[in-house]
Amino acid sequence: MHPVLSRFALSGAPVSSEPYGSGHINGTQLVVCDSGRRYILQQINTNVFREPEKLMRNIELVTAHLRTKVTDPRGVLCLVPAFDGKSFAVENGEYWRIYELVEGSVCYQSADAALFYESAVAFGRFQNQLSDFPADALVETILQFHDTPARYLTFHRSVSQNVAKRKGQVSREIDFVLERESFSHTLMDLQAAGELPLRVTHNDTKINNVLFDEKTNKALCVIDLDTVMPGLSVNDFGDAIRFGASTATEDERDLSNVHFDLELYKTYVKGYLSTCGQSLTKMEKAMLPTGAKMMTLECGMRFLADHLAGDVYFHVSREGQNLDRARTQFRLVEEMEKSWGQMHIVVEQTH
Ligand code: ADP
Ligand code: GN1
Ligand code: MG
Repeated sequence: MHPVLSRFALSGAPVSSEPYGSGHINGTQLVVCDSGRRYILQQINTNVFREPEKLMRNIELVTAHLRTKVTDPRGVLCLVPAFDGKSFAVENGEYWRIYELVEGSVCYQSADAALFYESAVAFGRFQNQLSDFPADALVETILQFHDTPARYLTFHRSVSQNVAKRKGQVSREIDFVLERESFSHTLMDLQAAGELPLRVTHNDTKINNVLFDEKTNKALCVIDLDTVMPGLSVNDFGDAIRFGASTATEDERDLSNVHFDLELYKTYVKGYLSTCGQSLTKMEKAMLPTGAKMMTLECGMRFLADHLAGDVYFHVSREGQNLDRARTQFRLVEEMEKSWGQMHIVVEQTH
């Protein structure tokens, strides 16, 4: 049993602690106590999150706010305090926290249309419940995370530095990114002009960051709050579409399998607007398709930049995986561009 467990106010004595779930960022353990109570112990990845104390402050503020809004207590993560009153404990320089396990819940790695709809309901509800929270009270846990023009600057650097000497093989992909540079300013410009509001955003709106009721498959709770920070609602929407409205996995090699699925997009729009439609502004709704294309382009560009840099950020399990990932994203962007009119009509016709 990890010694850090003795620092937290658990109900009962821990009897087991085992690796749990399949998250890629934090080390997660399931802890069982002799009282029968179960907990989630997590070591915060301080390579990714440089200021864990500020990150935990964000989570404390956001979960406290959500708790005032939920009817089912399983609808919000619950931090277990350490004996010193803090929401985390430091042991040998490592940062740890504990959540109560959400009982009767299940987490999925992939989704059919019904689960995808439910995840949209959950992320929409999350946005709605935090719409009256002052987003600027939160810190940016990763700086300029979705500042797409700033991502372009990094991209230009990766191309000119050409560290992994791969530039010659990817000139078509580089051109694809460069042709869309003026588009990359759209959302940041609207935000700067005060036309898009700063919101509390989740920044990792994938299906495996929602817990579902194991009996009804209804969405219960949004988890993985490390990247909760100020941002644009349309980017949270967009990241969910990028990942969930594709017919293939992110690193599919055969591009003929990769399509932007307009029906899945429609499903997500319906679920999302059913819970946050009334708190989004007209401009935010109008910019949902732009959020989808922006997040897909940005992610593709990040994968390509990492391929050029020698795979230093995104883990790879085979040569060329980041290039394959970039190509799937660019295929999705192309198909979104072809469906651009329909993507807007779907939003306009969803109430
Ligand atoms: P990562 O950042 O590594 O993805 P997560 O916070 O998403 O970490 O947690 C990893 C996994 O642990 C989740 O996918 C989920 O299966 C499980 N999990 C996390 N928190 C809870 C909780 N409070 N109750 C039940 N399961 C949880
Ligand atoms: C990273 O760790 P994971 O897979 O949840 C990345 C996201 C990307 C995603 C692409 C902190 O998320 O921004 O969209 O990979 N997270 C961070 O697979 O950079
Ligand atoms: Mg996760």
